[in-house]
Formats: sequence, structure tokens, C-alpha cells
Amino acid sequence: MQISNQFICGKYQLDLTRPHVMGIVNVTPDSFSDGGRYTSTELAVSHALQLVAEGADVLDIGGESTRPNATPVGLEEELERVIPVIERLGREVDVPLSIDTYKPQVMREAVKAGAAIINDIRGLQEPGALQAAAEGNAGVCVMHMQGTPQTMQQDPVYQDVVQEVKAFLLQRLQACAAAGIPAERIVLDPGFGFGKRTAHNIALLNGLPDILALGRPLLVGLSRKSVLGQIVGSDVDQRLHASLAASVISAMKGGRIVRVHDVKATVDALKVVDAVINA
Ligand code: 8Y7
Repeated sequence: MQISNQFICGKYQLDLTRPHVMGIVNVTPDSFSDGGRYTSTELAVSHALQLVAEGADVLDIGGESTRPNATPVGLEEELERVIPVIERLGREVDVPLSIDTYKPQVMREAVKAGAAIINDIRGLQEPGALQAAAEGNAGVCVMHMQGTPQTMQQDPVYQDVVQEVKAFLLQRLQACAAAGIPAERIVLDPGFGFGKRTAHNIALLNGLPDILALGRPLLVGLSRKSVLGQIVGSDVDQRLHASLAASVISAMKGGRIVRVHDVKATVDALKVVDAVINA
């Protein structure tokens, strides 16, 4: 199977031969002051602008936390959080904006507001999600998860994690094709930390070349995740160095977009990777 580095998303065609950095933008209510909606929009936009200044190639905008035990966010609340941020950033930056959601209605509204990528941790499995993604010309990131965010870390079990994740992603590629989403608009993601123990995450990292054989670019999200805390023994705010190691390993093993909190440091680290893998 020919492996393509071309990813078409909205008006953008990304050449992922150079590893790309996706910066994480969380839009959550401002818990420090009583600033309300305006403040959380402004905070998210200014954070996003900083990530672009640091060299982010893509911004991933999310309004609902996927941490285990996080309170689910309703449709209206999620829309009110993310849409104003997407509208503002669409005017102010020229990088593809990704909407982190599994809700078809949020996908539709976000694409209408200017999002170029739909990043779905549920792999477009919600009823109506495939259709919503197929309607526009957005790119999609299809991720693997075992279980749901509420239950996924309770007792994840695999016979062969790499082959099971690969089989799932192949099945979703076929579902996308059937729904009319062309392969050029899809990137795949093994879903690090989503229903995986440390050993599963490490096996998946080593197995990226195998999953790459599906023929689509891989997106990898390991930034600050607990698997790194397990390895290094550090709290979430002390995982920069471990996260950089994970991004470098991911890119060396064929990952083509890394989703990270720490953009500047990752951009520099991946410049070194790019100089080596594309020499
Ligand atoms: C991932 C993700 C998260 C990931 C993709 C966190 C939204 C958890 N992780 N999306 N989202 N891949 N595609 O710790 O690994 O950032 S949220």
C-alpha cells in the first residue's frame, strides 16, 4: 500500500512529509475569575494566537474534557464554548482549525464557522457523525478508543493491541469510504491513553509503522499523558521532557502530526527529526 503524506482538509492541503505540530486549545469556563463567556473566549483565542506564534501548524479546539470522570458537556454549552473561538481564529490566523468533538451537530456548526478538521475521539461512531463529516470538505481524524471516557481506564484488555487498533482503524476507513469521505481527507490515530494500559501504549508506539501500512498519515497524542507520568514518575505539569521524547519517537516511527500542549519546544524537537528523516 502506497503511504501518502498528503492530507486535504477544507481549503488546505497539508504536506505531512515534514512532521506537523497540532497545538491544543481547550475552551473551558474561566474558573479563576467570574468572567463568564467573554473571558473564556478571549483566553482561548489569546492562547491559540500564542501557539501559532510558536509555530503550530494546526490548532485543535475542544470544549469538552475527555479526562476520566469529567462531567459531560451538553450540546448547547459545547457550541457556545467553541463556535466563537473558531469564528475569531478563522479571521485571525491562517492555519487549519480542528474541532475536537464527537457530536454531529458540533461538527456541522464548527465546519460552518470555519473549522477545517474534525477530530473525533470516537472515530465517527456516533449516530449521524459519518454523515455530518461527509457533508462538508473538512478533513477528519479518526481515533481508536476502547470503552468510553468514563470507563475506558477501568480494565482495558487486548489480545494484540496493535492488530486490534489497526483492524478498528481499517474498519473506520471503510465506513468513511462508504459514507463518501475520501481517503485523502483522513488521518488515523491509535488513541494513546484511551482504554490502554502503559504496556499497550508502548506497544502501540512501537507498532506505528505497522498501523502506517493502512496507507494514511498518523496523528499521535501523548502530550503530558499519564503513560508518561507512569514512566517518568512526574506530575502532569512536569511532563515536558517526557512529552518531547514521545513526540520525537512518534515522528521517527512514522507519526506525521503530533498533538501537543507545548508547541515551541515540540516545533524545535521536530525540526531535528525532520532534518534526519528527510535528509
Ligand atoms: C487525543 C485527542 C485528546 C489524542 C486525538 C489529552 C481530544 C486527552 N487526546 N485527539 N484528544 N488524539 N486525535 O490528554 O490522543 O489531551 S484529550
